Amino acid sequence: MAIWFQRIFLLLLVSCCASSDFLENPDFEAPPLNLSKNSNASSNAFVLLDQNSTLPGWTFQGTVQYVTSLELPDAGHAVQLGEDGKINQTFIAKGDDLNYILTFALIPGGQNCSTSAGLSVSGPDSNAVFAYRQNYSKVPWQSYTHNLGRLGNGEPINLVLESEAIDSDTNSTCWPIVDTLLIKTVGVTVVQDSGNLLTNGGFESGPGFLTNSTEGVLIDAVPSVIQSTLWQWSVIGTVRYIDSEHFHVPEGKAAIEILAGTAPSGIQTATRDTSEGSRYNLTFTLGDAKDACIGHFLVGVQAGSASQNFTLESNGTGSGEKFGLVFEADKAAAQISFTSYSVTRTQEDLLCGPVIDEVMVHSIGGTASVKPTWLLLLFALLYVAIL
Ligand SMILES: *[C@@H]1O[C@H](CO)[C@@H](O)[C@H](O)[C@H]1NC(C)=O
Ligand SMILES: *[C@@H]1O[C@H](CO)[C@@H](O)[C@H](O)[C@H]1NC(C)=O
Ligand SMILES: *[C@@H]1O[C@H](CO)[C@@H](O)[C@H](O)[C@H]1NC(C)=O
Ligand SMILES: *[C@@H]1O[C@H](CO)[C@@H](O)[C@H](O)[C@H]1NC(C)=O
Ligand SMILES: *[C@@H]1O[C@H](CO)[C@@H](O)[C@H](O)[C@H]1NC(C)=O
Ligand SMILES: *[C@@H]1O[C@H](CO)[C@@H](O)[C@H](O)[C@H]1NC(C)=O
Ligand SMILES: *[C@@H]1O[C@H](CO)[C@@H](O)[C@H](O)[C@H]1NC(C)=O
Ligand SMILES: *[C@@H]1O[C@H](CO)[C@@H](O)[C@H](O)[C@H]1NC(C)=O
Ligand SMILES: *[C@@H]1O[C@H](CO)[C@@H](O)[C@H](O)[C@H]1NC(C)=O
Ligand SMILES: *[C@@H]1O[C@H](CO)[C@@H](O)[C@H](O)[C@H]1NC(C)=O
Ligand SMILES: *[C@@H]1O[C@H](CO)[C@@H](O)[C@H](O)[C@H]1NC(C)=O
Ligand SMILES: [Ca+2]
Repeated sequence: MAIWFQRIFLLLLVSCCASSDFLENPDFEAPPLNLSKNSNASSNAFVLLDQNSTLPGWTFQGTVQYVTSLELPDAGHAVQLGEDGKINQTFIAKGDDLNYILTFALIPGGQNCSTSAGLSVSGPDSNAVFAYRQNYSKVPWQSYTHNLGRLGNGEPINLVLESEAIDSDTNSTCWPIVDTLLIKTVGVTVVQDSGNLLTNGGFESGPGFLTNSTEGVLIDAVPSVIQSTLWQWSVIGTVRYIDSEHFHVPEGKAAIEILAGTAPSGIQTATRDTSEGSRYNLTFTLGDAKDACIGHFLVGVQAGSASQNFTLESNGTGSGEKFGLVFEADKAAAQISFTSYSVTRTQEDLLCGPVIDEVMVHSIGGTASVKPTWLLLLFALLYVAIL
């Protein structure tokens, strides 16, 4: 019993505070050494790295160029991965069983290209390919995220980024530029309102935000919660992870804005410990991100075998409304999903959509809810008592 409490308290510590930088030269501001004599990094926007050059912190192969531009997130330097271009860096996992979540900036390497090469990002046993998306951000770069995997203390993590060409005509291909990599660790979150049967229903556990980013982080479709960068949620289509510093967030520091393009987009999770046949109340906040997204939001909500559509008229100024849906659990892990059916765009033609936050599932007539702060305090007191 005592061990159980101690364990929970330690897990609480891990999930609340672990977040730091692991990479050397993550923003490429440390310039390459031994550039060839006829290249001039201060005056050229693109400098090809040859076999005599070294890039601090990184190993590179193939066509890799060092980029200097004011259009970058840090108004400094980045790297472009050209034909067969590849960079990698190894760092060591610190702490037990943490997920290593990468956020990075992707910049399109040119205009009017017939094809754009993708960017492949890999961890020890994970891989995903990213592509710059037209009409998803006001600035000429976007933040993306990838879960490098769950690793134990001391394990090496080799982060590999490489270009992925789709077309054989490499002359008219635009090659990806990457900058400002950030690694955040996310631990096993057991912080919960004892009455709420959902984990991370407030979306506080997700990818890190880049310092100079005003546009949130785009999360691409990820069918498995294990590979997701949004703790306990899978993603359909594309969603934007938004921060309270730059958007209207109903509760806490982060929320999800669903961006539906040609196909519906959304998020999905499952409840813990619901009992088949029992009735539950799903409550959530539906709002807008204060990003000038004007329109009619239509969000389909599914809980167990119940489904219902909810609407919100958004004037794009940062609203939020609470809704509820009563359902009967069909199994112990009842599916909960939010899908946006409406396509909304700002006047600048940027995709935008409904914000979801504060998702909770409570048993109807069940146990009284205990506030998480009380729970934390209780565990802290017990922990101290045990010692
Ligand atoms: C590099 O460019 C800077 C500024 O344009 C210039 O002052 C410098 O002489 C150049 N160096 C070489 C080696 O060309
Ligand atoms: C690398 O350095 C060696 C020795 O200085 C030189 O002979 C060679 O041409 C350089 N290679 C390139 C690609 O600049
Ligand atoms: C790179 O530069 C350093 C110091 O200037 C020198 O010691 C080293 O030999 C150079 N390496 C190559 C491959 O030219
Ligand atoms: C943010 O941008 C400013 C200039 O726009 C730059 O000087 C600064 O280094 C950037 N910070 C980071 C962490 O990228
Ligand atoms: C890059 O990966 C190779 C193995 O593929 C490894 O030998 C090398 O040390 C890595 N580079 C860095 C900087 O970690
Ligand atoms: C791309 O195309 C537009 C319109 O066709 C043109 O104005 C612009 O100069 C082109 N940009 C480049 C880099 O070729
Ligand atoms: C992106 O927006 C521009 C206008 O800003 C529009 O011409 C273009 O068709 C849009 N592209 C997509 C893929 O929606
Ligand atoms: C690519 O460009 C080079 C030089 O500009 C040219 O020699 C080559 O034929 C072009 N390749 C294709 C497939 O267009
Ligand atoms: C579900 O929760 C909402 C919000 O707390 C509340 O207004 C509603 O009465 C609840 N429904 C039931 C059946 O308990
Ligand atoms: C919700 O709306 C979508 C799109 O109009 C529709 O396909 C779906 O059947 C509706 N669901 C319910 C439960 O009304
Ligand atoms: C936008 O909506 C909010 C809440 O629905 C309302 O208070 C506000 O007056 C509206 N603003 C405009 C400009 O319509
Ligand atoms: Ca939140």
